[in-house]
Amino acid sequence: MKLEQRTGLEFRKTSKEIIMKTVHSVSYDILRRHGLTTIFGNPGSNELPFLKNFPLDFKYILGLHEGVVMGMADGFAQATGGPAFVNLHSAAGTGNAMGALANAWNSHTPLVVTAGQQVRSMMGIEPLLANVEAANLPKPLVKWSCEPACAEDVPLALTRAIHTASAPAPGPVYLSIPYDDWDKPANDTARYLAERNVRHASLPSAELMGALLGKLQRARNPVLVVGPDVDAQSANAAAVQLAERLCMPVWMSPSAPRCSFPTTHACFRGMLPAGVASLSQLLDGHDLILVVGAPVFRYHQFEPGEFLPAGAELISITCDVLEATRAPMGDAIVADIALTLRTMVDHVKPSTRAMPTAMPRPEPEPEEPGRLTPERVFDVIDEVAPEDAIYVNESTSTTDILWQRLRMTSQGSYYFAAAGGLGFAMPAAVGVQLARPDRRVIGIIGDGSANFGITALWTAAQYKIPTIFIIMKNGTYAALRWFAGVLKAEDVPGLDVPDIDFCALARGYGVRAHKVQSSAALHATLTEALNRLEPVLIEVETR
Ligand code: TZD
Ligand code: CA
Repeated sequence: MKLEQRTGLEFRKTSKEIIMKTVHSVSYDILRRHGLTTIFGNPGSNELPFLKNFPLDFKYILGLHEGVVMGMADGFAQATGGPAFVNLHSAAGTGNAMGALANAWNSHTPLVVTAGQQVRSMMGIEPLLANVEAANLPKPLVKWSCEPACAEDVPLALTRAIHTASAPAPGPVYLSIPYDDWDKPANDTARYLAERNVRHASLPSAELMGALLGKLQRARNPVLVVGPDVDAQSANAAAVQLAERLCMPVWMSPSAPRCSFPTTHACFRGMLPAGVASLSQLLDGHDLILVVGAPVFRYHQFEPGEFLPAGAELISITCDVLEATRAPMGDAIVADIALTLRTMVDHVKPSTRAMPTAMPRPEPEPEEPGRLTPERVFDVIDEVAPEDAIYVNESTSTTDILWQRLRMTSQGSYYFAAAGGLGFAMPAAVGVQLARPDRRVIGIIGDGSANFGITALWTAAQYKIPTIFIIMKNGTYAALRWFAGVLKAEDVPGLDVPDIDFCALARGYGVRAHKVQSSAALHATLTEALNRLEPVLIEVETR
């Protein structure tokens, strides 16, 4: 029994020593083969048979609410660049995770989400914990969802789920698995599954590439807009080289959930606004807009206007056919982002245009009596944090200030809720830190948002994941106050969140906590937190 546990194999031996594998052992082999040895979950009775004989080379990360489970897995998968595995409890657990699933869907996060189902012979009478129409429940926020027709199909469905989640454009998938399937014998043919690879290599044809490069070279004043899907190791470096060869200014796509260009680079201009009119106004004067790895565009506030500045042509390169087809303007090329960017760099002729000059850094915000301004908080964070710090942002009214004041130079330095669903940053900051023990993760989270994922503190404490949580405490939903102004609806109820003691909450979950009221105190406390290898929460009173 011990040995079986250690190797992760369970087999029954007959007198002839024929090894019969179960659905359980074959499935764990498949997960192991794909590196999916970290399981994010919150278990119930339907899931216990899957977790039985849990192999010692696997790690189970318990989240205390399914929104947190999914948020941790989302951060983990985005930071590793590969799929992550989630195990939820039937319909109720899935329902609790749906908000986080919306974020994962929008950020192209490859997640293999599984949920336990009642035993097959009882499903028809809908007992407690039956997941009725399970495969429909997570739609339309999954690329594929399935409840295998029989136990023998579970390993096949699992490999299909992993390959589908990872295929461009990546995204979440969902599997509902009746709990009496795990002990059933696996088909002998399941032995092929763990060895399968599904590879992707889609590059524009030579003609298409030639036409695109020709346009870029002939353009009088081209501009590059990079989106979250450029944030893969090699794509990031290639985007920098392309901008340099063509002397193009570079903007981040609006509402971008990841940072895919060094914000200190001379070509970098900032993040585009999320309104139709103001976005095209900012790009006015450019005759060619090249968008890479982003939807065209992820607008937010309703701001009628022209989609494009006068005389401009737009071409986007995306890995997502849905992004390509729903864009309201411009042409799109569906291709592998990194491969395409690298090929462009290899073939583009350096431009004779003048290099853009670096944007001036904003003046340091002076210290004033009273509560700290967000500008001051970001100045201190930027001063104290290591150059390769990773920021997970859910301070909704200060995102523009963050982009102006935090220098982000390494790939994978920034994460944000891709569908705007709050409850992302607390757990994602834990998941990202788990994936990247070599870098420090700093969550910058509003006093409203923090409550949606507050139990992530417990997981950070229990698993000794040294995330630093900075809570921006202004006592209100400031972003909604701003929006209420835009919509002329200032008199609405429900916009303030006074009297929350985040230090007490953190200590209750086992996390060290400090309250700071001056930039000197923030400087000292953050410096000390960075010197510790444990999670720390810092509550900052802000305006
Ligand atoms: N619920 C969920 C799940 N997602 C949301 N985005 C909202 C509600 C609505 N919402 C926003 O879009 S921003 C915001 C809310 C409630 C305020 C967040 O407040 P905060 O940050 O304290 O975290 P600021 O800086 O004070 O806005
Ligand atoms: Ca707030």
